[in-house]
Amino acid sequence: MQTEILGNVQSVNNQHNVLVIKTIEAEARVWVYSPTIIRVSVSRQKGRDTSFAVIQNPAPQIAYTESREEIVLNTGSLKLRINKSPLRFNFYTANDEALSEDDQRFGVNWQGEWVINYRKLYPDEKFIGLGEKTGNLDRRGSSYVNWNSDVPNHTPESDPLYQTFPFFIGLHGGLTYGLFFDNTHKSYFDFGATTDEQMSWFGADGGDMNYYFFGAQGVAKIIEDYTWLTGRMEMPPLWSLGYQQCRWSYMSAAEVLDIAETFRREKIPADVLYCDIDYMDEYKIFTWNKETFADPKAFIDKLKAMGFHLVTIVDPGIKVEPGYKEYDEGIAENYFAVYPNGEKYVASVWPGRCHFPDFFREDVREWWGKAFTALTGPGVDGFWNDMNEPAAWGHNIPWLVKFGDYYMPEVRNAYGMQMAKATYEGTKKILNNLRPFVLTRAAYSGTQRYSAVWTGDNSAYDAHMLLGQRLVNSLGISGMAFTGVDIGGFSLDPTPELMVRWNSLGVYTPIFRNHAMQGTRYREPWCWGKENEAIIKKDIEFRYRLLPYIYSGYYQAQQTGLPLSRTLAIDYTNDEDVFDEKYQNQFLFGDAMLVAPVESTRFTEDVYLPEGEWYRLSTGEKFEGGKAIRADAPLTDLPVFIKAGAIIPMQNVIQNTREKGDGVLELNVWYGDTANTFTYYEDDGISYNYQKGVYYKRKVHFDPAKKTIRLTEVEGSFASKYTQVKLVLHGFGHNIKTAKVNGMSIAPSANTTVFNNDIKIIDIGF
Ligand code: MIG
Repeated sequence: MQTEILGNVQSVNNQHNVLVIKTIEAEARVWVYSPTIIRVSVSRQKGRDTSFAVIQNPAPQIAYTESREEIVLNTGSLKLRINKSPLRFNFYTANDEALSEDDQRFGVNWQGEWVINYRKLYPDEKFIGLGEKTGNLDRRGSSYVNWNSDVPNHTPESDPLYQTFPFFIGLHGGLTYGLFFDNTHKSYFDFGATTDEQMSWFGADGGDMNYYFFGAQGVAKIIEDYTWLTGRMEMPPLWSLGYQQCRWSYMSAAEVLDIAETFRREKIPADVLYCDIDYMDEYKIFTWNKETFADPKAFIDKLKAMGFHLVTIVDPGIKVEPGYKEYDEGIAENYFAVYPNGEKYVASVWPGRCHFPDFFREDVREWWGKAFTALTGPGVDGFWNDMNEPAAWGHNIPWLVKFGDYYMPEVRNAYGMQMAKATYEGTKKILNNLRPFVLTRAAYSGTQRYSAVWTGDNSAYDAHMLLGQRLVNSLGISGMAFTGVDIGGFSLDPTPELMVRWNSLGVYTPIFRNHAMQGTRYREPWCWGKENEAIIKKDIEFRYRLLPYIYSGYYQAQQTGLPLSRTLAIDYTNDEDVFDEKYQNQFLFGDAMLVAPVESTRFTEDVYLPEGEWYRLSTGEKFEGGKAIRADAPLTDLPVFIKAGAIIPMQNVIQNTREKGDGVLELNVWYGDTANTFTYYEDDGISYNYQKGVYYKRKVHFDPAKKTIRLTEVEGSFASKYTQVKLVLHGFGHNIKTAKVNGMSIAPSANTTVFNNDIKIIDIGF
């Protein structure tokens, strides 16, 4: 096997602000994207240079100095020192602290078509990220493969799973850096698993050594930079943040309606119901079963009247069947993936023999997008993209199959993303200013721009529930804020305890979706006995109480890329205990709520509270952080702690997000020693008008030194659905002492905890 290791630099040129460096083996190019982002691409052949992930352009200027030994790029925040003999790439902070260096022996190299980068491993280095990957929060000592796969019955150790996010964050010596290896071939990451503690390495079966290096200090800042580069989500439809009930499958419109009616009768809040593959006519995408879903419009109208949205599944495989619209059109226009001789690729999936749309082509994406009128016409506004790894029975798609100008192995990892893109862009057009909800199983970096993801076919046991939380937390590091797992576990039957426990964790999952596999027992909240139903109902009600906080959290994700579910490694990066296997599943939900997942067989749990002060949500009990506590964890009370100083807006219980509620926004403030600001955000929840300024944004400042709480003037032109704000103080020990509305003092009384929401500025003294 031919093996080449990058050798000595032969020439250095600035070509239109791209630094071009040549060696005998290859050509390296370097771009500056921002003061904290530098791109390096090392390539043996001048090929195309496209990215599915990146949406930004490099900065127009590149500045560097060159000596006999090295080239130095210093952005002021990040320094890249390029060693010339041999060519090696070493990154430092502006103060010359090493962030990440090539292994000086092996650096970038090739073996056959494999392209690999060996990098120095620091003794205390930790690694987080890579999206949907099993294993520990700290990936040190583990290795991974990216190859999007349909893996039913995967275990908490399986790899690869469905999605590819070749982005990780390295932590050592109190420093942080990020690295995004933008290569869609099958790729490999090894975080010191097999190199005698010397090196970490990553590489791919082909393509270039093309990576973006992030030098910002702080995990949150790196996430912000990574999502600047690859894009952020838009505001999700508010209804998709409510409770979602799914099953493979509700077999008829009558059954779906019965489920809907039961939710309303039992007064269990819910917003979304699903149709899995059996709503179709012989699994033909964009059709309805003529008997069981005879009148889709009438059916969905009834759901809408009850305040439900319907999400339907679509798979990529188009049945080979002359006379079937999508098949005929695809054949006529050559929309399907082909072998190099032009023969259409055929594989078997649910509908039988299928062709696969070539989502890498714009014309195909447009056609696919328009086909959704068959679903939007009757009233569907959520679109579940399954099987897009792509999956076929037998799993191995021949290497000779072409997607766009690429062969399957080059871009398999981006197929699901391109399908999600087609679905999102198409349905967004058809829905005419309404936000579609798109959920995809396969994904690549950047998918956050189009779609939410769920983690695929998990199983109904405790280790899977905990794994699911780690996957969600890890996806959050990788730009995916809008994520969920099948609550209850897809395969197998959960015990009642597991169902209750998992549902309570679902309250704090970005997507709260209960789903079950064909043949398993029914999972709906009322299927577990009256006592359990009452707990499940109470937890779902609390999710609805929290929606103003959750929605503001999505605003933050849309603005900064910070996810809703945050591993503690984001805020408490230098605290060793957050990486302890015992505590690694804990996370912050939004800015202020610490959630500790607990197995369904345990009723007390050790919870690690990081530095600061914390209040148990259910009891108000206050704890000093920086240590673990033993917390009661009955099925009725998942351990959730509120950070001192937290500001959490809530509302009264509603049955679905279309209901107005009582018009009172309840502003909960927990006393703490440090000042805090919360950005409250609201808009119509359904349209894109917020992008034109039709939103409602208001800052709430809590200042313990000045003993004040201030609600600032509203930004944006949206009229809040809440007519009153009610202040609820926790842990203050006394009530409000003074109150001013628009600068005018009013007598403080019990009533002054409620203010009209149209008051511009509210000042509270406590
Ligand atoms: O071959 O549509 O992950 O959520 O219920 C299985 C049926 C196909 C896999 C998805 C699962 C869905 C199921 N699908």
